[in-house]
Amino acid sequence: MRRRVFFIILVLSFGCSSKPKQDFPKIHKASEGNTVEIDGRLTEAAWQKANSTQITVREDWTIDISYFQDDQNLYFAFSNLKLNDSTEIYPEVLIDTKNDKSLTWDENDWWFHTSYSNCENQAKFNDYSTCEIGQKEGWIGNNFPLEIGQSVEIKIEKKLLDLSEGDLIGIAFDVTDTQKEWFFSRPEAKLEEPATWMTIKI
Ligand SMILES: [Ca+2]
Ligand SMILES: [Ca+2]
Repeated sequence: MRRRVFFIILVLSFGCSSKPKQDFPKIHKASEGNTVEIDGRLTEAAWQKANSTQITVREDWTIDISYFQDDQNLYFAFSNLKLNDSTEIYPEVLIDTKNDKSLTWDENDWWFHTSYSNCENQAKFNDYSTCEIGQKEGWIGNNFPLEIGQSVEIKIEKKLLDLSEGDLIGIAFDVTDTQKEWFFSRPEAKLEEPATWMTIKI
């Protein structure tokens, strides 16, 4: 009788622990030999197979976002950032490299901002003290001014973020005027709260 009860408890506890494994979307991986010139022109074949999403700024203004990876880097492209000569908006990529979904920023949460220069920080967003034009340590984006029709391409080295094949990361995309407005690809995403970012597999 005791053995039977033990067996039932064993079966029940096994049943509870074998929840279906959640399958997260994987960032498309480009084949080897791919090179992307960070010039704001999405002429490289790899962009054709990239993942994509959008940000709605206004009813008549939508930003297209594409992203993919290769062995060494993550690549992001934001298109339609410049609406006309007096209206433009600036892209940001937020990455929680450990996907630990905290309610406030920690040391493994990164902010990448590209506008007239490139700015980034760990554990801190909106830090414009780090901005420099062009290549930064471990990443680059082509800077404004943009011609109408030109995109922003961003390349981030995986080693900067200490990422390996199979890692899960939290990620969010936004565009901002840097003063008052931030628009996200998913309505639930918040700049201040990594827990609200999307989970994706490297
Ligand atoms: Ca290019
Ligand atoms: Ca984190």
